[in-house]
Amino acid sequence: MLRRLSIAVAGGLLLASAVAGCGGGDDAGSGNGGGGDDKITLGFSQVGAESGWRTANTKSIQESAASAGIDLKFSDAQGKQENQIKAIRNFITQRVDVIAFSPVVESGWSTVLKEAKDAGIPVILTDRAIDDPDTSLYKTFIGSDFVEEGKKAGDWLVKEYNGKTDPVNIVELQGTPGAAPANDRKSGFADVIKADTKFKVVASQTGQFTRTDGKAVMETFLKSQPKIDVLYAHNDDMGLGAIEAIEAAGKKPGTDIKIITVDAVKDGMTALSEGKINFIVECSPLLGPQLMDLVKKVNNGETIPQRVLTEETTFTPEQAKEVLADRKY
Ligand code: GYE
Repeated sequence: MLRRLSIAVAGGLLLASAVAGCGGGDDAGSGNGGGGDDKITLGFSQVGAESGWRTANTKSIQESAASAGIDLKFSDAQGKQENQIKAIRNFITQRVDVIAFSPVVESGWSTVLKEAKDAGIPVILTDRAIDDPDTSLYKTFIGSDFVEEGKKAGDWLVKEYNGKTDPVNIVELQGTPGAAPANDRKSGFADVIKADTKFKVVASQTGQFTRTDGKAVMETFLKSQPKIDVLYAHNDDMGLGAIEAIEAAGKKPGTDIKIITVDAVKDGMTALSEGKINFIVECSPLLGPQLMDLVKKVNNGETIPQRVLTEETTFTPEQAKEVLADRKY
């Protein structure tokens, strides 16, 4: 161990990463990463820090890279596709072993991903998909089925209003425009509720997946819509912002306006347990451990499945009360 350590330090590496490399140990001999360093280098481009989900996802990726002994180069795109494209190009120049990223939007990736492919650097999509039909541009996509999440939200609503005939006016807070979870959560939900004409989406706008925008857009909905029965927010944060707007307007969230959200982060689950949200569709941000496994396999040239689906559930207020204390994020 001492010898490896001194070689690594002589190679100009940070002491901390050299120690982590010795601790990780299981990648020794993989032959990757030049200059006598046998650690895998992973370049990861994150969307930003827009929500509680994203914060938990970043933590999961950073912690699991450290415990897997993977050298993580982490880059925050601050919500901009151009920053992600720059980050990916930097990773290519640095000749990282594997690139992973969570695409801000679905389209516009073919050029940069072809560059990665030509450079022989494998790419893994995490959390969000892209709409490019050329699946040879990436090795796998790990994450949730967002259409299914939207459907689960719609299914709950259909059951909740079963047997009733009065119109149900719905307002929708969409995620960031062009993002897979915004597109898919909208279409999955719409697909389910269209079967019954009493459901009407009377207003639908982006709240950028943030609390601030969720609150601001809900304020305008409350002013412009004479009757709102249901709010469907594409994530907890926008729902939590909207709750503030609803309370400020003198209405009771969860009672006067029923609220459905997606994610199930701790703050969302707390509001659910208090009855301010009525139903949450879970979307797990804890993708780190599985991602690191896939990175190691891809780096070893092993075949991996083209799609790795995250398992998730849904929560009612009663269920939220039961699991809240043990919720990790
Ligand atoms: O639901 C939202 C976040 O891509 C699944 O992005 C993710 C979504 C998540 O900002 O809170």
